[in-house]
Amino acid sequence: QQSRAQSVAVLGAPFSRGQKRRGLEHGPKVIREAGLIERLSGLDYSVHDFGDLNFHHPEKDEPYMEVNSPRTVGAANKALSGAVSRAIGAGHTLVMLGGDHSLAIGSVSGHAQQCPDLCLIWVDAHADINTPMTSPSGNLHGQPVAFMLKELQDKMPALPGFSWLKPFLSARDLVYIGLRDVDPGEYHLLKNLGVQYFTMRDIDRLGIQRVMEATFDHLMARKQRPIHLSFDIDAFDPSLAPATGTPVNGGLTYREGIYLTEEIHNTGLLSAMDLVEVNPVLGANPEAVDATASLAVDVIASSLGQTREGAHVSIDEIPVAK
Ligand code: B3U
Ligand code: MN
Ligand code: MN
Repeated sequence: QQSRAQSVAVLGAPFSRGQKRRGLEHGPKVIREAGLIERLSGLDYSVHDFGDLNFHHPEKDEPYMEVNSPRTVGAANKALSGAVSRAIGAGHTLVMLGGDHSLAIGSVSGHAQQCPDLCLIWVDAHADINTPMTSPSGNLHGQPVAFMLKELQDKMPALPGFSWLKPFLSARDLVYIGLRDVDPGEYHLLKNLGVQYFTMRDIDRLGIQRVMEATFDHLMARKQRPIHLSFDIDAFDPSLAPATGTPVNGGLTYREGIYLTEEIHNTGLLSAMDLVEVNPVLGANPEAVDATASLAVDVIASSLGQTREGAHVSIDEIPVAK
């Protein structure tokens, strides 16, 4: 029997300024409305819903070089980092609901404050490792990993809003799964830093089972350590997760995504996770939004121990015939 965390903290981060489209700030609301808290309570956790963070946006926030809203994104992530650190310090397994993926800066850094030896599994169509100099869009949701990596310290300009942050992660402590839309600058960085990554092509070749084995072999080679799972809903195929800002064809199937999260749960090492980039404004119709939000709930529940074989609820005995 897998050892099971006692309590889960759910923290909403209604924030969208890491990119240009509106709507991601409603992500936490639609994921909750799809039944998240009830599903987690059904897994025998004590669930602590910490509600949504209240972000204060600075009034003036001129782009810095090509980067949009640096002070707003920096301040939001500073607040998120503190909240995540406190929740994990209090003994909870943390679930952060986005919002856009720039929020991983705060989420992973807050987690690392409590667990300096954590490793990071980044499930995404995109690598999100652009630096402000390589970014084609100026959007900070395409750059969060660059802020984390120690190896990129001298490639990062001093962005206003980010003076609180020191890089805290080594490239060898990171694995990507699901990539299929990587910018030229990002490809160069991945190769240069020797980051372990599995593209959709790798999943085609190896199958998701061997990809997960290789992921854990890589991250846990020397010792077991806490896992941070940063899950971008656009890792899934757009037919399953249509309500997101940058869908890319050829993504994870439902079964690949659920197998991936089941395997993460089975390590017993998941300490925090992000579920980001659910944008209800971008769904073509209410059904598209519901499908995306309910997929997000499935991913979170599966990461936290919901199983397809039914082992997540224990009953004492078979009811006797009457
Ligand atoms: N790599 C591109 C596009 C992108 C990154 N993340 C998302 N889209 N969701 C960029 O803007 O950096
Ligand atoms: Mn992302
Ligand atoms: Mn993405």
